[in-house]
Amino acid sequence: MVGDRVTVAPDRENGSGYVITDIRARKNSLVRPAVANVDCVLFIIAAANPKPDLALLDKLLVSVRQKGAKVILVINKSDIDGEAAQKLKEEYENCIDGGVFVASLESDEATSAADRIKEAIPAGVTVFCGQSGVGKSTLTNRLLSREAMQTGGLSVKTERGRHTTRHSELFDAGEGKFLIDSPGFSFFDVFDVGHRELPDYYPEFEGRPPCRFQDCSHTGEPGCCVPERLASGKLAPGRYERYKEIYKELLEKYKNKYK
Ligand SMILES: Nc1nc2c(ncn2[C@@H]2O[C@H](COP(=O)(O)OP(=O)(O)OP(=O)(O)O)[C@@H](O)[C@H]2O)c(=O)[nH]1
Ligand SMILES: [Mg+2]
Ligand SMILES: [Zn+2]
Repeated sequence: MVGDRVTVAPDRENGSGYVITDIRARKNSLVRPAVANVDCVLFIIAAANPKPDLALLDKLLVSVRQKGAKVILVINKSDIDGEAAQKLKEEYENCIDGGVFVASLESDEATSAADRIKEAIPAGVTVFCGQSGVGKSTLTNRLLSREAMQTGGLSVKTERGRHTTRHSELFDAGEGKFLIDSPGFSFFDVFDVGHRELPDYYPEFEGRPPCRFQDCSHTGEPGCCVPERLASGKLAPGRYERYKEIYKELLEKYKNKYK
C-alpha cells in the first residue's frame, strides 16, 4: 500500500532495481483511499462545483477518528461562493482538531492560503481526501510548487469531477512532511462503526454539562446535552441532523443483522 514502510534489497535476478523483502507492521490503514501509516487526513470540499456531500464527509470524519489520525479541513473554491464557504467553516470549526481553512487555490491569494495550510500539516504522512474535482491535485501542486499531478475540469453536464487522478502517490514536501494525493470518490460503503459507538466520534457531545444517561444516543432522550449544545452554538444544526440520519442508518443495519 502507498505509505507502507518496507525493506528493499537489490534485485539480483534482473541485475537492476530493487525488490521488497519485508513490509513493516502498519500503524493504521484507510480503505478509501487505500493508504497506510497515516498521521493526518486532509479533507477538501468545494464551497460549490461540485456540491459538497456533507453526509459523506461526516462519515469519513467518524472513520478517521476511529483510526486515530489528525484531521484538517480545506474549503476550496471560495471564489465561486464565498458565503457558502464561510458557513461551512462555522459548521465544522468545532469538530476538526487540525484547523479549518477557506481557500481559493486558483486565485492570487492561493500562495498565502497554501502557506497557511502547509504550516498546519504535521510532520509525517498526510493524505488528501475528497470528492472528484474539489482541488486535491491543485493543492498538491501548490504545496510542491510544481506540476506534479495533472488537474482536470468538471463535467459540464453533471457538474461532477472527471476522476482525473487514478492512483495514490506520495510526495516529499520537505520539513519531514509527506503528502499523498489520491483519487476522488463519491460513495463510502465500508463504514465499520456500530450505532452505540457513533457518539464517541463527535467531539460536540463531549464536555459539560453531560447527558443524564451515560449511554445517551443523543436522539431525543430526556436530559440530553443536545438542546444546550445547539443553543450555545457548539453543535451545528446541520451536523446534528446528519448525525441522526447516520445513527438511524447504523441502527437499521444492526437490527437487520440480528433479526
Ligand atoms: N474556481 C476554482 N476552481 C478551482 C479551484 N481549485 C481548483 N480548481 C479547479 O477545479 C478542477 C479540479 O481540480 P483538481 O485539482 O483536478 O481536483 P481533484 O480533487 O484532484 O480531482 P480528482 O483527481 O478527479 O479526484 C480543476 O479544473 C481546477 O483548476 C478554486 O479554488 N477555484
Ligand atoms: Mg486529482
Ligand atoms: Zn445525549
